[in-house]
Amino acid sequence: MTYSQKVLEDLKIKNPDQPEFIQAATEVLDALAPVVDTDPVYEKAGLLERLVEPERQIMFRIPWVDDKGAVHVNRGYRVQFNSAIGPYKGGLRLHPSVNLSIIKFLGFEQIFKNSLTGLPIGGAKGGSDFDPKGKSDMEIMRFCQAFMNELFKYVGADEDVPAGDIGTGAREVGYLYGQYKKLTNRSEGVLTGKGLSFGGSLARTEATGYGLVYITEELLKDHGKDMKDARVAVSGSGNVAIYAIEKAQQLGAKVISCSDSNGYIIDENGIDLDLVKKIKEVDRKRIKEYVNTHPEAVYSEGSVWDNVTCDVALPCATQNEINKVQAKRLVDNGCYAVCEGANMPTDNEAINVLLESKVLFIPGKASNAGGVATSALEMGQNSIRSSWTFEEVDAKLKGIMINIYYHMKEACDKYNVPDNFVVGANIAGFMKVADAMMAQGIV
Ligand code: NDP
Ligand code: 2IT
Repeated sequence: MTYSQKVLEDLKIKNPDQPEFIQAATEVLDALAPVVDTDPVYEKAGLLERLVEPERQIMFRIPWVDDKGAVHVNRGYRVQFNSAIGPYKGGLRLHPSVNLSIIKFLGFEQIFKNSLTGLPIGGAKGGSDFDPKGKSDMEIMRFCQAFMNELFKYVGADEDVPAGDIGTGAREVGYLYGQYKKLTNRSEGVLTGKGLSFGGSLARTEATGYGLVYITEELLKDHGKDMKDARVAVSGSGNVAIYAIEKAQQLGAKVISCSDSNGYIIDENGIDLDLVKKIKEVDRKRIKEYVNTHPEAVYSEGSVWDNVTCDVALPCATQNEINKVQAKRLVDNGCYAVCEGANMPTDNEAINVLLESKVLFIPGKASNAGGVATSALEMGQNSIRSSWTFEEVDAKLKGIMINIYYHMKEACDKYNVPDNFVVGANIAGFMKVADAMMAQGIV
């Protein structure tokens, strides 16, 4: 057995109840084989064994009171995975499905993603099994305050800087920030995705979606294709999906779908983004409302990937949205590029189908890195007590995404796997973290 296989087998034995984490680790360790199995220096330093074990994981009780006076208890998590290249950094997910396996998979992915941005940020993730759907504003506030009542002990501008993710947007970050300040008396960049009036960065809201489209545009350009006039399918209708649709439309693509966890819209006239923003960002309603205004569009229950036909697919909802049958469908219907806006939306079997069929595929740790990259730019602006214009931040974001593309491509060329960006992204992200861990000794 090779070194990477041995570490993976041990990991499966140690974490039998963590399928999402094992799935993410399998993708990474398989991709790193050409590096770690050919140079004994990594095994000698126990590098992979250290890499797959979080530096610290914190689990805690979050008691809060609803509007009727009833007491609820949720479980809170923060997994501080790796700080070799900088302070822990990664979002907080609020969704009833949250458990340790999901937070560990997200934190593990974040290590390589954050490294790929070229900025000095380590990997972490956190969240809670709290369900924000249907809660009043005051309930959301009390929950966020209760979450921070414990989390504040472990975070800080130079220690660990959380941000948004599923279920955590500007509103939640605001409440979390207010409570951190109350508890610590510190005005510091402890969270990113903050409101613009208290240290937030322009373009952070748009960053993940815009960044996804910038790297997709570069990928297509590099392969003799164009976003303009491409037929693009998007899943999700949250932060990432909305701004991916916006940028794709600005570049002249025709975006024909979006979705939520109940169902999906296909609009052959092109998605009406103002309407999606109103339904999801303002009214906080379900995406099926879309057809009330656009009766010519079609709403169906289930997964968009069972039905949509496109040139370019941008899955922007959640993990494991695309399985091998759905991947095969996309291939058979002429899809030539899949770039992940969500974290791990394509399962490992589906990725293999895409790669074998020569569909261009960029994994989320590269293609959705624009969000955390812009978070790191927010940290930089907070540190120098200044702020940059939208255009400045957007230009930096675009530069970072294009750099990530060529950095991955360089790794693909070096290891002789042209266009295998799974291998390219993982190796490119890994090298800097590995160098830092080697230089810092066995810690
Ligand atoms: P939001 O909460 O804003 O939106 C999530 C969207 O995905 C909603 O439309 C939601 O539908 C849908 N969704 C969530 N869970 C499921 C599910 N189990 N099945 C089907 N649909 C689901 O989150 P974001 O847009 O911020 O995040 C989307 C993805 O992008 C996640 O994988 C996240 O980790 C990733 N990501 C986010 C970044 C960011 O900056 N926000 C950065 C990088 C990656 P519904 O309303 O019905 O729940
Ligand atoms: O998955 C992710 O990269 C995020 N949710 C964003 C993390 C961040 O710190 O901005």
